[in-house]
Amino acid sequence: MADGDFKLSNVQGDIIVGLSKKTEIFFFFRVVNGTAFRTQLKNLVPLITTADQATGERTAIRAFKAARAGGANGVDGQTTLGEITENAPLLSVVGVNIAFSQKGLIALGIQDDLKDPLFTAGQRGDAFDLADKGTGNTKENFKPDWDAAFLQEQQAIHGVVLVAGDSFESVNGKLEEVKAILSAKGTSSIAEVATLAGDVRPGEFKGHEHFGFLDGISQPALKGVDNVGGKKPLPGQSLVDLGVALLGRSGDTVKGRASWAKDGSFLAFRKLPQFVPEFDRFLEEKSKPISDDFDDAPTPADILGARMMGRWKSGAPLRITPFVDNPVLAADPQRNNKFKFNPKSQEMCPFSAHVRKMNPRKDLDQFATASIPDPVAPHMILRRGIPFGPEVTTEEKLTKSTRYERGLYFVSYQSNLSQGFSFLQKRWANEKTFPPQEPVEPGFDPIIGQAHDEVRVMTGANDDNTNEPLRLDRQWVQSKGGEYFFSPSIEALNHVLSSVAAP
Ligand code: N7H
Repeated sequence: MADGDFKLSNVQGDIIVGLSKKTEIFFFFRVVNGTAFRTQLKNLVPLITTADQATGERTAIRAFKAARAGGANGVDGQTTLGEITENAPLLSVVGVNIAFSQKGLIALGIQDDLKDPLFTAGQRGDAFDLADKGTGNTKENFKPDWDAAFLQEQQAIHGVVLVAGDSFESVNGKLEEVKAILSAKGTSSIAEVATLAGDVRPGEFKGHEHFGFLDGISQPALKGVDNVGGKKPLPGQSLVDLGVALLGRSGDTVKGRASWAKDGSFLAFRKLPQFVPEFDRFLEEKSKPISDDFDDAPTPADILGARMMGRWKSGAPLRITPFVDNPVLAADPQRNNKFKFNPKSQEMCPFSAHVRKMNPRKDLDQFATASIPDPVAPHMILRRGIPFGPEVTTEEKLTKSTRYERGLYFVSYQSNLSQGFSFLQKRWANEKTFPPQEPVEPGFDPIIGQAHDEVRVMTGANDDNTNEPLRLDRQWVQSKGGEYFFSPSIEALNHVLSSVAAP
């Protein structure tokens, strides 16, 4: 499949580049008047931020900061999460994207099968297999313990508008503009189902998620995007086919999709609350005391946390620096992702550590074939999440229990949900024998592995005895719902979704 006709201007910006975000609002809606919606969508499309524009905005932010720093070579203060740092608070940047659930496409009169059974069924239909917490022990009678917004059968979510930018004011202002377009001429074509808002964490924690770890370090690079025009992937960054992210492009192995689906991507949204005081308490209680007491030595809790994650809180990978943190290395994009695991050993990094489960670099080389030389590549996802909720309060620290909900609004893009998000969760994070054929059973991904809230165990946590199992008292990340969406190309928005015949 040739990708010569590919244009960044035809792809929504959150997919390939990532919208710049310090604040992001997810506006979940249902379509109440399909005919009016299609007309109004036509007027909304000019507001949709393309990947081309998102690239331009990042360049502008860099230039702005460089100018403020008084030189042309200012440091790019953005993490790959796309957050705008406090060094550049004055450049207002707001981006808008839109995506639709299967029920939403049907509400617009689109009958085409996008050939992704998980998208067709919706995330509610996948909750049992994802091993979310809930009641009922068969797929048929399972009711996940989700927030009401994601459970409503009669008031199902049809779509989501993502608005991201530099401040609440600018993002909320843009959302009001979107709503005004979708209720033009006195006809509101949509009804709100839920509005969620996330924020990058403040001050020194920016770019770190609520457990304290730096996020957004490792993302795949895309062929034809990140290796052209003088660009090349960072050391350690996987270069994958464009079709891993976009439908209808090289590497998208699903045949027979509607032609208008080309250059779109499936968006997996998950609301993932994190139990931070409880996580910290576990690390304190279960970490083994260390005899060396140097000033710069990590605490026992830091060591256990790093072994569960596979990186220190700074982002430095255990595979490179297993015994001490190295914040300088962590901050260097030329070095912080440049590593491969030693397939039969978990001395330096546990097999079950979150980053190893999610990207088992070299662990699967034995399964390489001529057609799939890198068995991890088809399962790569573009992660675009943002934290939500307040900082842990003093009271929560004291009582070591969560009072205010906080966590991650997880967003990933992929061309195939059963190869991307859903596969990673079910087949790798939740699968205690993955990576396979190791000398000792790896156990669950301690950060995101799920078992319907049943007991989970990992090995490798104790670096003195990596075969020793560690019982994970509870899940510290627990899904409260989500949905699978399709984020169409600009052409599809313009010429298919906004101009189909009335249902
Ligand atoms: Fe994970 N965390 O902040 O603790 N994740 N993640 N994730 N995650 C990663 O490499 C986290 C979740 C992946 O290429 C880092 O950017 C949290 C789900 C993948 O080496 C950190 C939650 C899924 C990678 C976290 C969460 C994934 C990755 C290291 C939930 C998919 C890249 C920083 C609340 C099913 C691995 C980095 C690579 C990395 C955290 C969820 C996938 C710190 C808190 C649900 C593919």
